[in-house]
Amino acid sequence: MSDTAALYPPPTALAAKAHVSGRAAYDRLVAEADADPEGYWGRLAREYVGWKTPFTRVLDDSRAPFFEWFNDGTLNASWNCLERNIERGLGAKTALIFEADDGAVTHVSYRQLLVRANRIANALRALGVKKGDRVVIYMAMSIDGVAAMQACARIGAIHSVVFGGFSAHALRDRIADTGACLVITADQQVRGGKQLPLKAIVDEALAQGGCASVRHVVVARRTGAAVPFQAPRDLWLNELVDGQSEHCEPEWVEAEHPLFLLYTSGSTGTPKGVQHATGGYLLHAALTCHWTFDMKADDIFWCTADIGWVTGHTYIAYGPLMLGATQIVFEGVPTYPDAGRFWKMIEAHRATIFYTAPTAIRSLIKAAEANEAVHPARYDLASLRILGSVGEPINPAAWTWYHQHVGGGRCPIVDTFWQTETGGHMITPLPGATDLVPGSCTLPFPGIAAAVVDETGNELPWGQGGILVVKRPWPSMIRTIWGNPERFRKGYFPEEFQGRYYLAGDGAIRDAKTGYFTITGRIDDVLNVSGHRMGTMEIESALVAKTDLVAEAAVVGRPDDTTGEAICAFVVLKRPRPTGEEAKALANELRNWVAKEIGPIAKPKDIRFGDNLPKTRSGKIMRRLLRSIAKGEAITQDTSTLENPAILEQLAQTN
Ligand code: 6R9
Repeated sequence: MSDTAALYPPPTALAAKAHVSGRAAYDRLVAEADADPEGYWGRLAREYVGWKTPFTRVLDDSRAPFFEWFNDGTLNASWNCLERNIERGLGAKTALIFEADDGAVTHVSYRQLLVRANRIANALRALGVKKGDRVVIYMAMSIDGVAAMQACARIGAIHSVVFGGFSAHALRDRIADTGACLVITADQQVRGGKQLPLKAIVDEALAQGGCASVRHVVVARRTGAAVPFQAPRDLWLNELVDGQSEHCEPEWVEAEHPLFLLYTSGSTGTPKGVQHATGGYLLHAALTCHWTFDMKADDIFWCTADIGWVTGHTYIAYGPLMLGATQIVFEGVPTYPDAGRFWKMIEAHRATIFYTAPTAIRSLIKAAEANEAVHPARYDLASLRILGSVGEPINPAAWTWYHQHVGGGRCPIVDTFWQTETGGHMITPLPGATDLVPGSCTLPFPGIAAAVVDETGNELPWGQGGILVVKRPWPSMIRTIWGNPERFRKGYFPEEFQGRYYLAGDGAIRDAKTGYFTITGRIDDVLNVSGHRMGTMEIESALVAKTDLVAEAAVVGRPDDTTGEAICAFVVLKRPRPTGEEAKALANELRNWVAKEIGPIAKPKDIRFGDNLPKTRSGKIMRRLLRSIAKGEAITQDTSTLENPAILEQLAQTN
């Protein structure tokens, strides 16, 4: 961040009415939390969460780093998301505006969602599912997907949602690791006009073995296609719920009772089942919706994430419902029937808060520049008041386009840094309180003790890049890795920091003047070229800042005899992939551009052009695969979670 970085102060009218109004209000919350963390979180947990038995203890650190929060309180997550709103008079309010892939729209009220969740919950109970049992949900974006999560929470079963794009093998591993007694799925899913299998993949996963714990597969009907059915194991969801009562007594659970497991990849090893607890997680889900998104009674919130990712858990399945909000749930993809779909839906449903990922924004910029008809300018987006970004750093060029063309220059962008493990936002602007700087996630959410430290855990002065840690526990933090507490302890509370600090796995730097955080990328992505430390993100950001040429870029390091590490850039252009002399000329142009943007030291040694980059189905660029390609190694890692495995060969060939 330089002295000339643009500053975007909160719009005055929005700030005046915001839940956290003005920087001074933010500073007061931070001061309250710093002075007495337990008093602060205890106050908020009483305000934002409904308890069956009130807690008397806020934090129990007697088994640190296995921290416990509110652990003598009891509650139910589904009661908090449903009845609590109905008791406040919101029974007839629309909870979900579901838009199917083909554009069909269904409105579901809080009362209707409660009835659906209750019937599913009763059906699960009738099948013998009890508190603490694991249920794997392998479904696409759907009303029943959300209702199934709520139903599990209602009876104290621990759900583990597996993204509907994962392969049979990945699904099998997750089912086996959880020891689930039941899988809920659908006959098929529909994305971008195509019918894709779900039930058939569950069959394949179970056939691979190691899933003897699964007694039943419950199948929702989405397309009505004929699917293989194995009695008595397989059951139709609708037949099961039809006879069930619409009432279902919630299972009141301890605050620390696991609400869900969600699998995520680490830098090494098999995916880990991140375990979240009920009470603390719900508090942060509700609180961040209230403060980061400034969610109000008349807002129409739209988070484009899938329920298979943590963003879809916290900012679809739980947070907005905790606040009694109305939200859009979308089955399809941003590019079908054309790349104007998001803008069209914002216009049609009068969305006021829109939360998406930088990768989606970048691809929609590319589409809008190629085809004026899908440019956001062609749609009425005046209903929007707040925009959000999540999942990866947002480069200033994409930020600026999002701000101007989607937000009409009037909507603050909350660039929310957080992780599956953190449960909710950690470092983020608050729209009515924080001056924005494109590319910076700005300041910690009040109560989150984020810091930048060196390898031994000493806090670094502002302006010096280092390791991002959290110095105090917080309510929605990961509790453990399912079945592997030692991996949890070693991975997140490492010895280097005497087990005191949570290690996020990202690097960060605080602006020398403002203290604003910029995430510099995963710490394993930090490069050292001739003794100079550089974030791969910084170079990527420079490359994509060449907006007339570059659509997307990923940068990795590879060993180099003279400089230690060399910079290798993989670039997708806004024109057909160049080869031969043209590729050489363009690579040189880009090198000189980077040299101009950052300095000669940041010039990529290799530049490879591709039609695309290898991405996970959630849109994250798989840098470890790029590192192998950069080194010229054969790819031995698991590529089953890739959206587009064929791209690897292309990138390996282009040099
Ligand atoms: C919510 C989510 C976590 C990793 C995280 C970081 C990256 C997420 C970011 C961001 C910069 C942001 N990340 N949000 N980096 N700015 N606003 O994405 O969870 O899938 O577990 O990924 O994503 O590297 O460590 P998850």
